[in-house]
Amino acid sequence: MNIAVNPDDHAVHPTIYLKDYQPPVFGVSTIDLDIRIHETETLVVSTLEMQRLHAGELVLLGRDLELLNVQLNGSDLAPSSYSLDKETLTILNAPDQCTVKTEVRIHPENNTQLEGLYKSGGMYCTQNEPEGFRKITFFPDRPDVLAVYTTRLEADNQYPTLLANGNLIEAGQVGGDRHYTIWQDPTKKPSYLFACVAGDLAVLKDSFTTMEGKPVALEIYTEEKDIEKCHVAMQALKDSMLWDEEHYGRAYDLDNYMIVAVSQFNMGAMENKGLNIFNTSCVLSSPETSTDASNFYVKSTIAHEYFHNWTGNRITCRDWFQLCLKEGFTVFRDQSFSDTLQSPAVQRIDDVSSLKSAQFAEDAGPLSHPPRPDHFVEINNFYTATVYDKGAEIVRMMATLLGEENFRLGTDEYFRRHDGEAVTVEDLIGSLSDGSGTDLWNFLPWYSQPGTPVVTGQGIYDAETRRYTLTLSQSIPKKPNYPAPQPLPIPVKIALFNQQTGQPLLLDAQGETETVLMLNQSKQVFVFEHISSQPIVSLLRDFSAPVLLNFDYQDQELAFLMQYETNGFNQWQAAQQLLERILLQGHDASAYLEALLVTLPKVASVDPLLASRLLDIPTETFIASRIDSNYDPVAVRSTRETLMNAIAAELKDFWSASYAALPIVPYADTSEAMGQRALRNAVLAFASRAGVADALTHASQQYDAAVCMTERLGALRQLVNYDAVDHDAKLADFYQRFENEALAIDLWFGLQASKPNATIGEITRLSQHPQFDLNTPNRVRSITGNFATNPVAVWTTEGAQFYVNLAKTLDAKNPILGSRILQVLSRWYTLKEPLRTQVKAVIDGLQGQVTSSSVVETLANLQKA
Ligand code: 0A1
Ligand code: ZN
Repeated sequence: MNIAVNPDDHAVHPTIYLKDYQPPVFGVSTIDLDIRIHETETLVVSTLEMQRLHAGELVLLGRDLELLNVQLNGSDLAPSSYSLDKETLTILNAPDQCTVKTEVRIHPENNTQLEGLYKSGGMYCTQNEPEGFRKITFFPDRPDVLAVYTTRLEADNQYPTLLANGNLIEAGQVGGDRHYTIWQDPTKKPSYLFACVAGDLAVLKDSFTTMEGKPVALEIYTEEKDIEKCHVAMQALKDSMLWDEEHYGRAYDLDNYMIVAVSQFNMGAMENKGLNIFNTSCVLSSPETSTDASNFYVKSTIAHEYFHNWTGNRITCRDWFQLCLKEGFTVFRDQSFSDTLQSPAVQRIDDVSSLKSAQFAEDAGPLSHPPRPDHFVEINNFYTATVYDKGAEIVRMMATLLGEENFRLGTDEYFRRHDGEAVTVEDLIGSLSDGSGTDLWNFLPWYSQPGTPVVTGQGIYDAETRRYTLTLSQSIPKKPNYPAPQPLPIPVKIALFNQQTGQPLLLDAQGETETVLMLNQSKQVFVFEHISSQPIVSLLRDFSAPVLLNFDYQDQELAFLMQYETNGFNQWQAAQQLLERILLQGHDASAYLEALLVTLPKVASVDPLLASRLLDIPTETFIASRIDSNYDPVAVRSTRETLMNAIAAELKDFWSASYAALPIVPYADTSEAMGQRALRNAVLAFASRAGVADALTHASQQYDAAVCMTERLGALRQLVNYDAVDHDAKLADFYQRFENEALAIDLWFGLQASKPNATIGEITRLSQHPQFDLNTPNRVRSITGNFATNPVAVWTTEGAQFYVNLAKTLDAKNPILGSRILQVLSRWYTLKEPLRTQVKAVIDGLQGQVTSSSVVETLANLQKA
């Protein structure tokens, strides 16, 4: 067994391997939980009906539990009949069928790690994925043990809302001060999907009738003051329920669907069966307090958690190595749903932007791992962009290859075969293959190989034979400790364009202008006949595979695609390719600027949302993710600033005209209105940069006249970034307006933390503000996440020390958060000297100072880079 050792404090965390998977020794048919919450302790009695499945000991997992009593088949067990250590309770010589009852004491009131049962604000709630349930009671806490749960919850009357999974079957008083509810969940589920809540909450109610005619009560619970901010989420829930019926034939199974908003939560949301628990940031939305981006995120997160009911809950994972089975498929499903909320081209642009900036970067550094890892120390460290987003890309590639109808046959087969089971990635591929009649087994290596493949291409046109020959090859980076990579199936969607007319060419007799080439060998040649003149090829349309593309385009050809591509995504992609050449390879910007000058006004007049994305300039952190050595953050900033200034100057007239043409209008939650607001803010940013007369006055007016947060924040950002005379006054005004709106105050922190010229002194001052709170992950991330967009300040000894100090503080308080914060420093080794050595010394200073498996594993990975 490999061991991750922190030699200084002897914290030892074993490595767990996929190859060592063993099925459970005992199953649990039913579990009865009795949870009695008191201000200074909570008592949990659990009764498990257990059945032997294989030879071995009866081992229950538990962490930080005070064991008060243990019974086997109704009799107290003497200490000689069981053994107890830090993580396990072993019942010695257990019979094949038995009832195991335990009573434990826990302390949710002191639980700052936000795993298991904990107190958030004034309420109690749970987070059990992946391994939180063992912090509530002793249990075989692994996803392949599925049981039927009955939960009795008891608390003081000051917590009138007592919720658990399933149906409410009883409620009543216990004496004068306390009360209880009993919930029964008819479906078998793994322990990570158990949830309960105790609080004083308001509820928004609605209903949905499934395609099977079953009425479902929908309820969203939150603090009373936020209840009106739940309508967007409620509508999204109903839309998601309908969408899953229409697109996957999946209806909801229980009588009720509850969502509870909590303010202290490590992630976005959690799909507990019938009782989702959401970070407030992913459920509350109002035009005044939420940006369009967060409003959109609420809808897609609601959809994501709802879709988990089939892909995750009814069909769950056999073990945590299979996490991408539920997450990848569910992200693919929520992305497809989001296509209905905004133009599919922009949806794809946004998904690919985040894939490239987060997942490609992760895969290029020391935290690189396959979508299905084969080992881990701490599973909490594997809720990553690779598991989620690359996992989604793999499902997308298979869906692209199969086409809509056959993909549906494949997914129908998956649901038919595996409903009620805990399965593996192989089960998904097997079902999709058998259901569709297409063998997809060659996609399996996508799940087990790390690294981003590079597709290199070359096109040759022969005027005599009127033949266009496209040669594509693939190479996959070899990673330490992984076997030599083998070629992967890579669908490459393409179109060819006539250079003279700008029109797409017909590729077959049916009039198709697009085709999917399957690159599944190291190198392949594709020939197109009857091509009348040298075409321009547009590759990887819709980003048909998660690869880096290296085609020997002339800059002028990319500029052509910016103007003439009929696929909005590839129009954007051509611009990005050109920008990467300018920013990374020092190409001249003139081809890009000329193309932007003619393209932007045209696109702006028909699709402002797409136009706003055409103004995306790769961020400094993205550029850094493409530089593997000698990275100089100051030089990267200066190159990027030069380009931004050139764009600002070149389109100066457009900014003025366009800003004037985009007046503030009453708020609407439509793709078109979102596009206008996004474009207005982008234009305002460039106008401020270009020094357009009155740009900052317009910003100030926009701040005052704003009808929604997107407008107010967009204006405030320019006032702050350009140190406008009134920026302090406006910041103070913002604070005062939203003092009691935690999510808006997060924006206030975030805006200041992301200021390009923010100093570490300013960041430290922000983190000493009375409203900064280490117990609230949203607040911590508002600074750490936004400051991370400023590599010039992060990559200094003080900047790195800021992250290291926080990771050290959070190591005990909230290791999941601490580990994520440390990951900001993962590309230290790419820095130029002497920065590289200086930052490494800061990171090494953490050695021996941390003990949690999450932070220790991340630190070890960083150090071995
Ligand atoms: N399954 C959730 C993500 C999640 C994971 C871990 C958590 O706490 C440690 C919370 C949520 C999802 O994919 O939405
Ligand atoms: Zn998920």
